[in-house]
Amino acid sequence: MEQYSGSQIVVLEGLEAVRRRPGMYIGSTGPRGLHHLIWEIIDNGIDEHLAGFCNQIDVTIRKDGAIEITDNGRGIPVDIHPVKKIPTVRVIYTVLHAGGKFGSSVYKVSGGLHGVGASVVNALSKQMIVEIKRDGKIYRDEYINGGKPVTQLENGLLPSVGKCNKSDTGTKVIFFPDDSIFESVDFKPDIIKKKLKEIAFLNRNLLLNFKDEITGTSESYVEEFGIKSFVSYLTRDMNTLHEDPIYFEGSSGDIEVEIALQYTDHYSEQINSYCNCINVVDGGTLVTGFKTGLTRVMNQYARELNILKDKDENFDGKDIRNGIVAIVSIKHPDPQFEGQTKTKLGNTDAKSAVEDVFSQEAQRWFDKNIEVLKTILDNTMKSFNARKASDKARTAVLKQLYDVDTRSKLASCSSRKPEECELYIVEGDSAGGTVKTARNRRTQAVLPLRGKILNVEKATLERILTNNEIKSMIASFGCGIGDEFDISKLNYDKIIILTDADVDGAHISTLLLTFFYRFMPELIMAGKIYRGLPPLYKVEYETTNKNKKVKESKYIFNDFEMEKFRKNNYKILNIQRYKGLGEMDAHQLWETTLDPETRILARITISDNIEADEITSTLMSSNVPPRRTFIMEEARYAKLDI
Ligand code: 0R9
Repeated sequence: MEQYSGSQIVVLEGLEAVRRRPGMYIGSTGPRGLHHLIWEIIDNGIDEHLAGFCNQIDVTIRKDGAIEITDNGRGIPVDIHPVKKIPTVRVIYTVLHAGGKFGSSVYKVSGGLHGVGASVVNALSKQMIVEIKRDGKIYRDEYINGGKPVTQLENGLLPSVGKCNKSDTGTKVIFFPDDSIFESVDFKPDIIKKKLKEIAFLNRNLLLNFKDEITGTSESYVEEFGIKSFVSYLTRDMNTLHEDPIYFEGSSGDIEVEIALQYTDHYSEQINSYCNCINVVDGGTLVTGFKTGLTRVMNQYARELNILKDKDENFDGKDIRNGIVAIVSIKHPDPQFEGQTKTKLGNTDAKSAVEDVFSQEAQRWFDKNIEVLKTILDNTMKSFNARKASDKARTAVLKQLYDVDTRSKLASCSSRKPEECELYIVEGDSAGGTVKTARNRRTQAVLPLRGKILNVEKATLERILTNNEIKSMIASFGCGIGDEFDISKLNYDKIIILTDADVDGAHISTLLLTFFYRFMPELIMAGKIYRGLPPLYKVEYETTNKNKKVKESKYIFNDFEMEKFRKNNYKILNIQRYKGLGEMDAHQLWETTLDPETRILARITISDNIEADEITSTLMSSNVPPRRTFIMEEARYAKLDI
């Protein structure tokens, strides 16, 4: 690898621009953006690990609210930058970098396409300190108020503030996020620990130490077997079809490929992909390469073993992947992330690299592990047969979908313009009746559901597709299901789940979301699914206006808001607690829950595929012990309605 030289650094000006529009650089100024600052600095340590110079990163939430991140790499260079004529480390922390972070020749592979650089973290911090151990000396540079340097340079260089062993090298970064920019500057230990665990899985033998000085707790993460252990972790509560995950690694040109996979008895597939340690949620070329390689290799074996006869068609990739849990991780020198959210890999050479490494290594491995191969092909055959049966059922269902009977419960709206139409899915016929009366008939349609809908996580596909409530939904949405799903045919701009604000209501919402997540995830991804939030209370109270007593009323949507209201010390005349939607009259329902001007809607989003998948199967499958653990662990966050 080439030695660093300051001129390789890509330079762009503008920390002030970052402070003016932080969202453009870190996505948001909420918790997600706040934690993004940590990932940005950790990424730089990981780059040093990927280059082979660092095997430990420590992350600490300090008592004073700062985050401290230390790596044991070579230490950021402190020499004078040839263009900027200031220490290189100061260039890194004060000059906004564009595109390829430090410039492609500093690191061959860079994970930092979180990707905005340390200067952005500095721009959004009240104070930032960088301490470097290099050549037996300790250097320290400090910045305040969004990146203004305070350390005096001596002959253009940072003064050394201490000595250390020559072999003791590394970079320590401390920052206090600016509380005038972020909604809150409280770091969440659980979010950090989850991230460090993921980093450990993706970077074999990199030790990550986490310390929370506020609670006095600490944890360490290191994974000798990397993504193989990641797969074991993901399948820990599932029934697996073979004992250990299968692991392949290899390279094609400059691209390094790692794949780990395990088959389970689940009726779904879960393929998580990473490029340079970044989770490419929407997959792209690396996932296509894996799928193509897997389909080809398995069909070849199926013919060799006479499971497929000459006259038979090849197995469909979907049947081969049924039940699979896999991680595909590549290291690419020049990754191209595509799409609006930059969560899809576009490099065509990644497809052939993954396909080639998989095909070669898989054949070598399966030749020696015929029993596992047979188990997988047996599972493929079962999936193929089940799919044939369910195709028949689905054809029958799709025929029925257009029967008048199935659609009869839907009170449609008169507008035929999807962009202005909304569908309220309402719990129960009685609440459905009130919503039908209260709504705007031109743009708001209503679909009442009778009782609890089917738990799709536990049911067979055939049962799912013949369930009346599910059929009504598919028919009303108009965009089909499975292979025929086409979001452009969706009849509504918003699908709004409206249930009572109690435990049963929450359960029905969860069942509906499970159905959408498993069968129409595109609706969630496209931001079409919402939860309507009906009020919990109506309070009548007395205030004084110009010495006159005035009676007023207010809807309150949760207990937290109620607590706050009580602190106002108004004279409360009456509190009505709504146990269900049915207790509101049409007018109340309109002004609190249906009127686009005043209602509150919560849009459902998926921020983390693995977590969404895990929570869905933990909560909704029939495997009781993990569900019990999850409910016990999460109970402290939930409010019970007893
Ligand atoms: C805790 C967070 N760690 C870092 O931000 C970090 C950056 C960094 C680094 C180098 C080594 N360790 C680092 N830690 C480095 C050193 C050398 C060459 N390239 C990289 C060397 O000693 O020759 N740098 C990342 C970018 C740069 N250094 C620079 F070269 F652009 F300045």
